[in-house]
Amino acid sequence: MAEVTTKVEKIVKLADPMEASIEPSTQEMIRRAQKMGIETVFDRAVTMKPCAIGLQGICCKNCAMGPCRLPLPKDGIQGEDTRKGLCGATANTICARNFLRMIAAGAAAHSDHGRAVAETFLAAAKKQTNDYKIKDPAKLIQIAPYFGIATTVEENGVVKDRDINEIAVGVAEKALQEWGKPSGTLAYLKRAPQPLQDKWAAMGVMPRNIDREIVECMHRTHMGVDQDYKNLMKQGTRASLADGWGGAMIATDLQDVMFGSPTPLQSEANLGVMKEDHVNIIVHGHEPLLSEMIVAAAQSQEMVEYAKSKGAKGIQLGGICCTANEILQRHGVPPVGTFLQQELAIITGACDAMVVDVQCIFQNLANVAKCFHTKLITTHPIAKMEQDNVVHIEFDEHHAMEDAIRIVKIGIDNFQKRGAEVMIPRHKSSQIAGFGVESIRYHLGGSFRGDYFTLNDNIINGRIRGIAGVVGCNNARTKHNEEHITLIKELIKNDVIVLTTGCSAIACGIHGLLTPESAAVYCGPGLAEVCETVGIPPVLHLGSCVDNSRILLAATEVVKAGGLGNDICDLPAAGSAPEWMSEKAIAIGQYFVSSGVYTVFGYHMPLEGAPVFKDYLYKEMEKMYGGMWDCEPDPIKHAHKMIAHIDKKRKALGIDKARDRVLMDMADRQALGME
Ligand code: SF4
Ligand code: MSK
Repeated sequence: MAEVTTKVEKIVKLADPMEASIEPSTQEMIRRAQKMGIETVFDRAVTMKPCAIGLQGICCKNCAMGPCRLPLPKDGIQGEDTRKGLCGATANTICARNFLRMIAAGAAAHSDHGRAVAETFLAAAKKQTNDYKIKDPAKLIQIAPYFGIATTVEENGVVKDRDINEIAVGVAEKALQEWGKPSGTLAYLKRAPQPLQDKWAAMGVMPRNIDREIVECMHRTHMGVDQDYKNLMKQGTRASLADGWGGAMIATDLQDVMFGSPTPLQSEANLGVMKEDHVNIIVHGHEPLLSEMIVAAAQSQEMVEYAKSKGAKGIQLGGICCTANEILQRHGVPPVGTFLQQELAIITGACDAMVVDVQCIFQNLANVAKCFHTKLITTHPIAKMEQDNVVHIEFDEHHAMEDAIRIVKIGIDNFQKRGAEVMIPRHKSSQIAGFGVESIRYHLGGSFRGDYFTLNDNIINGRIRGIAGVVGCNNARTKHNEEHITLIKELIKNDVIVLTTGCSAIACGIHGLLTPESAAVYCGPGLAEVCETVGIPPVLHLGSCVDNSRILLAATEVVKAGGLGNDICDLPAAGSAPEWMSEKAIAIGQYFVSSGVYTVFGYHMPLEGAPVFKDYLYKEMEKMYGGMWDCEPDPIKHAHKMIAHIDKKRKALGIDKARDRVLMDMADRQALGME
């Protein structure tokens, strides 16, 4: 073993593994790390407490006269709220500015990812690289009209299909313009239900172009600019829509066109997927551009033979965070863990290379990697690490396969340098992942009707009570996976079907909720019956963080299929991020809310210090968009807030009675004299 550079002696407190996570392999690896004197996020979380003022969202450091901190008076606000920063900024202004900057950062992260995908797509369409191809021409043809690109041509009075490469170049060029076009609004807004588009137009929040909305957030939150929390949130809404119905949606679509739209497939999840006798290479981050190539390289005969020549039985790829979800949904590569398990994957001693791209990557990975043989490889020009044990191999789409082979070789060459300290937890679970708008249509519509009618029928007759989108991160301030799993089990027990993405989806895989068999164990009778009939899990894995756009489009399809109102806000549906931590989650939450979804976050929201602004998000938003924010740290209460909203919508649709009938058991029937 290499020198241990991060000693626990430096730490005041150590985490209690049983308190840190509900997941046994995570507990096992935390214990091992502590025994080896290696600090992890779990220990840091018990050692360092969050700042109470920042937690409430009322610290402003937007100019050098601050930071200005506006704590709530001990006995609450009596009468007028007189708190002010040096410039006079109120708690509402400061809190709204901070919230807006979170939206801007989240929208920037998703959208810059989308831009990188669009640039690679253009290079592929123009044949400037041989490594990327169009794998799903049907999807390309489906999205082309939104960008105003014709898919047919007329020659001598005959209408013919247009050359697919011409369509691809047209779509790529138009898609890239979405980041900076000088006039108009985003092309994909047209995909939303018409009443929602009308609402956005009436509220003046149609995004103009993606970069502009993010830049304007930064301008408006600069010292001395926008000082009206409602006007600030108007821009926050616009920027969030530029993410959900813009950058993130373009990322999802172009990835599907280039790498193939996901279809349900079988895989496994958790640290136990790593293999002691294989070269273990883990990809981590968000952009699948390089990891797609790494999958191809690792599966090539040449690399497998090379691994064998070094004494390994093969190459085991695994993933963490959303890069994991991307290669899981298209290739069945198993995730080794969620966000909070990233250090633990190295602590197994069996990680020969960890390849990172962008977002959600702990800088402490480099310190942990120093304690083992693991090669930590950064690959993105915008995401480097300062530690000297990190290798940087810059990925370029023009020679993507060459880069991937170089990286895989580094992992293989490192296999023989492993120390004796390999300890891979046994825990792993089976899962079915790779659902999408199209596969839901197929599975819940069936090959005969092939649309969302059957899903709607089952919602109307009450077998399915409603739909929940449960997404987002882990947060070291909450018990790892506990909120996700408790909440989701409570939802499916109450017949609410769950669509999941991000680390929530990985958590569901790890805890066995992504199998059709789990329906009989955890679901209420209505949802169990539907899952059994069509052979799907009660929790559907819809992909990565940018793939929350799939949830928006699935909701739109439900609206279109009819019988459940005219807009997303009419649906018996709710959203949730129970263990959120990322600014991206705030951007996602805001575009869910402004698309009409009641959205509940767990842990806390950085709003407690500005009760008026908080009420604006929790109550007033509903009048504008039909959706609103809420927060509930207790996962059971959290689930029941979502269920109460679903029931409210069922009542408004007049389908609450149908559900009463479905839920009747033998005792109810006997009471009514029916048995
Ligand atoms: Fe303080 Fe105003 Fe400067 Fe913020 S912008 S740090 S509230 S003076
Ligand atoms: S990876 S943003 S921790 S879901 Fe998308 Fe997980 Fe949250 Fe990162």
